[in-house]
Parts: sequence; C-alpha cells; structure tokens
Amino acid sequence: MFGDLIFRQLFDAASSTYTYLLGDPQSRQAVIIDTVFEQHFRDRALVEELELRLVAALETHCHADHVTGAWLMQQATGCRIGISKRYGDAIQGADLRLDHGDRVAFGKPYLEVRATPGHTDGCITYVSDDRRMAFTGDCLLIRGAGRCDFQQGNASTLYRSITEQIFSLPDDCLVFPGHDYSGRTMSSVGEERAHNPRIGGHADERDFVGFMENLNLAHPKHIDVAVPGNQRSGRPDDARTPRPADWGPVRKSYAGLLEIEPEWVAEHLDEVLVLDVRQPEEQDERLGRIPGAQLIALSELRDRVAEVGRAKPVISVCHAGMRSAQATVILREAGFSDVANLRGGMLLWRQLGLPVMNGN
Ligand SMILES: N[C@@H](CCC(=O)N[C@@H](CS)C(=O)NCC(=O)O)C(=O)O
Ligand SMILES: [Fe+2]
Repeated sequence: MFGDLIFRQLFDAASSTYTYLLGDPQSRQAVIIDTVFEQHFRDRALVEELELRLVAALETHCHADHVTGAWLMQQATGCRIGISKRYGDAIQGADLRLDHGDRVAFGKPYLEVRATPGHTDGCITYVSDDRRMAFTGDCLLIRGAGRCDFQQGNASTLYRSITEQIFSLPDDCLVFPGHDYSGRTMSSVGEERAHNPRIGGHADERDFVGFMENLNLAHPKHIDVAVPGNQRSGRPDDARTPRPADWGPVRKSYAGLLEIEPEWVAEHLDEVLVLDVRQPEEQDERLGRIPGAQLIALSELRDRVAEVGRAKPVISVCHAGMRSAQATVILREAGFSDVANLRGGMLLWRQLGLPVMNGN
C-alpha cells in the first residue's frame, strides 16, 4: 500500500493532529510532516529506533491549534524546516521555502508540493512520487475540509484547491489529513469526491462556500499561543529545549520508557541510587552486581517501595533491562520523578567491562 516506503502515522490526542513519518529503506533518509511540540520525544525516539536520518520537518501550513515540533527536531537532528514560501516574512526559522511544483527528496523517493490555499493562504499538500498518497493538511479532511474563517482563509480559494489539486489525483490515491476529530485515519480521493458532505457529489462552488460560511465553529482554544509559536517555527521564546530529565542524559524511548546509558551511570555511581530488581538467586550469579546497588526483586517492589531512598535519582537494573523498565513505571507511580532504566541491564554492563562485585 505504501510502495517501498517506511511509513508511520502518529496521533496527538490533545489537538487531534496527525504526524506522518516517511522514510526511504535504502538510504534511510526520512521526512516528517506536521510534528507537535509536546510529542517531540516520541517522534524523535521513533526516528532513532527505525534508524532513519531526518532531512526535513515539513509543515502543511501555519497551524492555529497546536505548536509545531519542527524547531525541536532541527535542534536534535539538524534537519531543515519546510513550509510554504507564501507566508514570506511572517514565518521565521524555516530554511526550506516551498513553492508549487517543488520536490522534497529523501533519498530516491520524493514528495511533490502542491499549493492548496484556502484554509490558510500558505497551505500545501504533499503528494508521493507515485501519486498513491496525499498529505492534505487541513485542506481536505476526511468527510470535511479546513475552516476558512481566519489566517487569510477563503472558501472559494479552498474550493478550487480541492477540486483542481486534490480531486485531479487518481481515485485510489490515499488521503492523509492533518486532523481527524472522530478517529478516522485515512480516506481516498475517489471516496471523498463521492461522499464528502462539503464538496463531494454534485456540490458546486456556491454549495461549498455556503456550507463553509455557516460552520459557526468556536476559535481553536490555543490560537493565541499557537500562531505566534508557529511563526517562530516552534522555537520557544527562551529558545530552551526541554529534556526528559534535568539530572542526567536520560532518553525517552518510543515505548515511553526512560533509559540511561551504562557508561554515564558508571561514571556517576555516587550521584545515583542503583536499584537491582533481579530475584535474589540471580544477584549472586556470574554477572555479579553493581557496587553499592540496593536489592529489591521486582515482584516485591510495590510492597517495599518505601525502602527506596528518595535523595538521589534511581537507576533500576536487571538481567537484560526489561524487568527494570517495569520497575521505573512502579517507581513513578509511587511518586519518584527522577528514575531511569539502565539500558541493556547487567548483560551490557558486563560486556562493556564496567565494575562489578561478586562477579566471575
Ligand atoms: N476544537 C479545536 C479546533 C478545531 C479546528 O478549528 N480545526 C480546524 C483545523 S486547524 C478546522 O479546520 N476544523 C474543521 C472542522 O472541524 O470542521 C481546538 O480548539 O483546537
Ligand atoms: Fe489548521
């Protein structure tokens, strides 16, 4: 269905926004469309875990309902930030100003840029090179279309964008929108042309404009923060990048777990509390234990959590790093904020030649 591409659709529940990751399995180059600031660690972990190299964080438009994660992605990966050139000086920080007909390549595959204004004057749709996928942003939604009542929106313009630029794509071209408020994930050009209640069937421009002018929607809740934030490409006022933890180089995995590298822990053993959650019999096996580690088996951790010191960040460890990941969940539920799982467990610790007691 997705040709030879690596493809992931991600969802931000707070703003009902879809983010799309597209990667080339050969070159490992990738682009990400419409990131959300608050989902940065999730998106970044997925890019890393799929071993992709991000070339661009692309916007379909300047959003009114959430702040983009593009600047954070650029800080983390060095990728470019792409948005329509039609916004001109209103947008700072973007270094890929896209025009109708441009191509954004990631390895051999590319996305074709189509200008589809109407929801805002700088809305663009990204079409895959085989024309099997269109990322329509808020131009065409599933059984809907983006509102036209702010940010230079214009319903007549949107009518032309949808009919000329989207409905001219093949019927089986899949439509991936910028949002869906009812849990629908994708549609197709043929399906929307037939069934879209705003512009499908025999609707003409008057029908569409009449519909759109009477939507009577409340303004997005966060418009006053979102638009200025997006005009800075998502760069916060103080240009500070949030981190998963301020006490050490903690990484948040796509699974949502906090983990830390063994080398850092070995160098900072006196600043942390190492909590070994293996069964007692395992702790005496040949892998040995980390000097100074407190021993509480995972099966007992909930009952004995009061024994765990709260003065220092807690690093949990087990044989391979799976059970200790669950220990971080239990600790966080018990109110420990500074916790991380030791990546790779005792197996990796030993493999790296880091210090142990009682090992052989
Ligand atoms: N309730 C949402 C606003 C939703 C909204 O206005 N979405 C825009 C896209 S940014 C839209 O075009 N919606 C069309 C519709 O809901 O029919 C919020 O407060 O953020
Ligand atoms: Fe929008």
